[in-house]
Amino acid sequence: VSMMSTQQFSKETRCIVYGLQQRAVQGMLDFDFMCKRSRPSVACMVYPFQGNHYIKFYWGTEETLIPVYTKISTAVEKHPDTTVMVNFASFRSVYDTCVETFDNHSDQIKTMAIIAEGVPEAQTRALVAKAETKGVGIIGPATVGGIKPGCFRIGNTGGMLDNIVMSKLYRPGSVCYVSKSGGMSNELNNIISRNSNGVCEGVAIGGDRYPGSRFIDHLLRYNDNPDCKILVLLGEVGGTDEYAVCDALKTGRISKPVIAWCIGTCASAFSFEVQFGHAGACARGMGETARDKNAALAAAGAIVPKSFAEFGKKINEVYTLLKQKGEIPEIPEPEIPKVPMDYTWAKRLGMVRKPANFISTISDDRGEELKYSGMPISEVFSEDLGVGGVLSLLWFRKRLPPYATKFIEMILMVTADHGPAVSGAHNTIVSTRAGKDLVSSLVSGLLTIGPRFGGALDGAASMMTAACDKGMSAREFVNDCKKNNVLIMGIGHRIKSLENPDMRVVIIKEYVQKHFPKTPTLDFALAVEQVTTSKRSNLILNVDGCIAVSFVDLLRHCGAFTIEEADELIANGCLNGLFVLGRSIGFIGHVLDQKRLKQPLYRHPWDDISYINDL
Ligand code: Q5B
Repeated sequence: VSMMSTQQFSKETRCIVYGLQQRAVQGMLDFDFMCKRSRPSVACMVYPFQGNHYIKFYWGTEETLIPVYTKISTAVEKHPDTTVMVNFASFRSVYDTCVETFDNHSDQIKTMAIIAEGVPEAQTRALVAKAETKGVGIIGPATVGGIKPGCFRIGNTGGMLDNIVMSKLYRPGSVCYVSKSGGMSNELNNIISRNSNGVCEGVAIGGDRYPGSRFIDHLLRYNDNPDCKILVLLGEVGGTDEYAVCDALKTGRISKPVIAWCIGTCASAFSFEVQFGHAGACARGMGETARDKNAALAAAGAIVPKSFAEFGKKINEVYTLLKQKGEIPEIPEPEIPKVPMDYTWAKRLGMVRKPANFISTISDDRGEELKYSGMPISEVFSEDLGVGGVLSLLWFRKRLPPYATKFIEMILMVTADHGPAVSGAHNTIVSTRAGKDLVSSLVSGLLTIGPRFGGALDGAASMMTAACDKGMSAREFVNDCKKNNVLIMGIGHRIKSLENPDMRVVIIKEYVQKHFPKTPTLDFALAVEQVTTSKRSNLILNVDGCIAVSFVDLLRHCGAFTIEEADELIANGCLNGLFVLGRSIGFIGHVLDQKRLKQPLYRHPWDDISYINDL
């Protein structure tokens, strides 16, 4: 008999949860709240990663913080009132966490619930042996755990909150059960609550061949608990643990009525041995079959129904008899507790709605597959949309024609970089050399983009479009700007001129003239260039200006948008976005380049600054 016999869960029992199982912890706290516990049963959690921190949980309608520690030793030390560990470690790491706890904290942790399935049998046996010597009881492995109505719930035992209410698990009854299967323990909660005053305690020991505690351990505990009046055993084909129960019945060590059934009686219908769902559910010889064990239990004095279908009936008969004899007291039925339903669940049931704080229309990661504007990512690839196609889905929520997506990609290519001397690249380099990280250095460069450098696209589009739409001639427009002392956005370049033409502009211009259905804005801008370059040869239509007016023509005339829609997209700043996106490629390149070259802190030379102190 393991040390499980020493620990009885109570309203004061508190535990450490190993693993970041937030749903399970919330389930335990909801159960606690229903049971009117004064404090949550989960004192803390242990998770080796992310450092010590807190996680917020609901406590009824309020919220509470549960600490998360990286070490078991910290959890045990900080919460000396904990006696149980609910261990959600995987089958790979559960052995180490148990050994650590048994070796160092067995004076405090008296019960270890091991949830993991697939723990190697040799490891389980070693854990069981160590637990015995250290005086720690084990529930599991491969189990949901157990539940003591009104007191303590291990993990997800008992299912969802409506199930807890339906099976009256928020308050104690008089029937204690032990089963192997967690799923069947839920069935037992239901059967027992319908046929008696409810569950006093229930444990699922897990379906492995070597469970950490056995039926007999729990039945003896139940037998010694004065609140328990009826014992229920749900065994199954495979193993011989039920015979220990037979012995205890025969010697009188178990004195309370036991209603027992071993599932798997259908195994005899097969001409060969059948392995049922659990690792231990396979008869390895006579005596391990469900029929043999049912017969032995009946012979030892347990009440064994004819079939599982009659299990509830037998419980009811025993309960009614004990009630008549006055052995089961009348327990006043408490008010059915109300625990606020989880919002997500209530929404799924169609019971609540609320206006969302955010609306998003461009992408969706909730389903099986990521979608860009409704198009699954697999289709984005099978249709070979490329970066231009992705940009048009995410920026314009439209699938644009191939000539347009190719144009977008060309823009990203020609704006990707223009050497280390331009304002933004310079700032990026200076930041990198000051020891800043990639994102900071990139952002420092991006924040330099503005009306004079790289950020003239929006302005160019709006000025040229307005003038073109008004029917102004290029000369009228240039004169108008001159009269109002306004620089024409998209015109002029520091180093490019008629004599030193900008090949990027040539490439863009030629593509647009060849592939776009209409180019009125570009035509207007080129006419403006004729006027401005006649004054100064560097007042060319620059890369910002050329991209801007071409994009106006694309959006307005590609057929995907009305003129108003196109103008709204432009007014929202998408054109400067193109330069920002393209130039990010170059800025990141400069960051990596400087880091690769291990360049030191930059300090501008004094002789390159005019110090004028008497102004
Ligand atoms: N004048 C770009 O100026 C620059 C005039 C003008 C009418 C104009 C200037 C400007 C508008 C903003 C714009 C984008 C500052 C440029 C880019 C990306 C980049 C950068 C790179 C890359 C150059 C001399 C005379 C004056 C001015 C007149 C100048 N601009 N008149 N409209 N737009 N443009 N920015 O050479 O009579 O002598 O007093 O602000 O489109 O940023 O590679 O570097 O990829 O990284 O310094 O290509 O044009 O000329 O200011 O000394 O002016 O021309 O009124 O006339 P400059 P300034 P006046 S592309």
